[in-house]
Amino acid sequence: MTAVSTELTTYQMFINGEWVDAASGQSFESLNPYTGQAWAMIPDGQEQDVDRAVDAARQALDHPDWKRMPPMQRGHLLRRFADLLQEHAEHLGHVETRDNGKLIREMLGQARALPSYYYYYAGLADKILGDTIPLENTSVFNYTLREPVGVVGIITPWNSPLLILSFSLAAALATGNTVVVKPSEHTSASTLEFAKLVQEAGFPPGVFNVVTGFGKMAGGALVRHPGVNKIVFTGGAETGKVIAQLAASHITPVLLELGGKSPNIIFDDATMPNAVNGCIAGIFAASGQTCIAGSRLFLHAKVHDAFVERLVERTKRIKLGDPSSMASEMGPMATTDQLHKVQGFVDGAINDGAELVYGGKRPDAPELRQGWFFMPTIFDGVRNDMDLAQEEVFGPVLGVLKFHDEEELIALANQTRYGLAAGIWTNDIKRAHRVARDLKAGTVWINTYRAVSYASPFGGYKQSGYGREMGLEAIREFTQVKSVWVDLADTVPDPFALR
Ligand code: TXE
Repeated sequence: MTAVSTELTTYQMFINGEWVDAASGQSFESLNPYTGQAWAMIPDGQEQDVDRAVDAARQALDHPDWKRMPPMQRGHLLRRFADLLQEHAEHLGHVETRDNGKLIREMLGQARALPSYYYYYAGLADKILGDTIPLENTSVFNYTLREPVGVVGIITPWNSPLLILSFSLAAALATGNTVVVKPSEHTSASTLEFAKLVQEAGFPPGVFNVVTGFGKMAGGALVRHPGVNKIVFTGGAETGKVIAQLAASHITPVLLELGGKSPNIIFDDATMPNAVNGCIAGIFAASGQTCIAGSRLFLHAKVHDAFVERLVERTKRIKLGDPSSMASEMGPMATTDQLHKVQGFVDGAINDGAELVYGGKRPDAPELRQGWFFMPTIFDGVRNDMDLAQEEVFGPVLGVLKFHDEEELIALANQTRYGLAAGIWTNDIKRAHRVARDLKAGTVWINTYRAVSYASPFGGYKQSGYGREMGLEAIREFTQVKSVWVDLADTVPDPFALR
């Protein structure tokens, strides 16, 4: 543990409406990926802190201030919060860039998009409806109630901390749950800045809590806690498996949003400049550190050579640099672990016989040496059985595969344990919908890539996870259904009398 330095920004956790240190008094450093230097101190929350936060969330759940708050009032609160997010978007974007090294253009864009998530669910807060159900026995009136699931634990990753948090938080609050968030140990600061706005908006204490700390300690304690009624986890597939197992000990339901190995598919009739842009955005935006990265590029044999040439030409011009500069087009990796992981996959692909056509190493430029940069990298001649085509790299590494017809393409594209997203580039409308139907993925983009919205459900097929965030689907995720039976008859018959 490092002693708290006065030069660093020192944060506290947010529990039960109060700012507190970790019970242990310990804290850890948050590093800036561009400088490699510490810039903030974060409380090292552990089991005791998680207990406090979950207790606070449970009490808030049953407190009339939240439990009996009219749904329209919940909507007003969410709207007030969204207004504050709008006001502070710039600040939140800068904090995220400092912590995860992603471009300020992207983090500002994300921060400015956050309010929409809360406005959208604010409007839904008083439209969470049950059903009336006609039964065979007409003297019975049967209806359903949609009630909050309870205390929701949300564990977020470092790549887009506040956006990914908002994918589930807005719906969880609109439906009347209370929440404990455990942000990634690499990027906790923005969630704590965000909590200041939750407080300012006037949510009752305990409705929203943040416990910072490491995955196994703070995260594990949250998942194992018997007072938590649902876990939402976004992160790596291997951690997701551990979380599902831990949660099973209390039959706690889990929503898992895990990794991907998404195919980006270019047919020979695609509009090439658009497809090149979609391919670049799909893999090199965020330095490839997105779950929806289009990391497997499937090129129709007829356009393969020309496409690779255009792709390499544009990739060479990608401007690596300080992520807080609007001129930079690609920033560093968010963590040194990530940097080593990327290098490991590149070395493995070369050993497996893939053809390195661009990048493959850290950049030589002296001004980039301090940061955790890796060059945008393209491999051609990739086979689907190589690690590069099967494992999530989570970095700026693209594998190119060739196909000859639709049937072969579908088989190859689906030959992965993941199923988060896919892109299709073609001008043939029938083919576009045919392929979209046959791909095993939770999101399919046609002639676009990397688009998400609060209004559209998002989640994975296969080992990319289960459950859906956003859109109306999320209302189902964060409510449980109660079926209420009312016998309207004046008399209850003798159970032993023959009828
Ligand atoms: O993720 P982890 P890491 C993938 C990507 C990346 C790999 C590892 O391939 O290279 O995961 O990244 C918390 N109990 N993605 O190690 O471990 C942890 O503290 C409870 C895909 O950063 O999944 C953090 O808050 N919680 C991805 C969160 O889980 C635990 C985004 C994510 O950490 C825990 C990020 C435990 N036992 C990485 N162990 C995506 N889908 O977008 C860790 N955590």
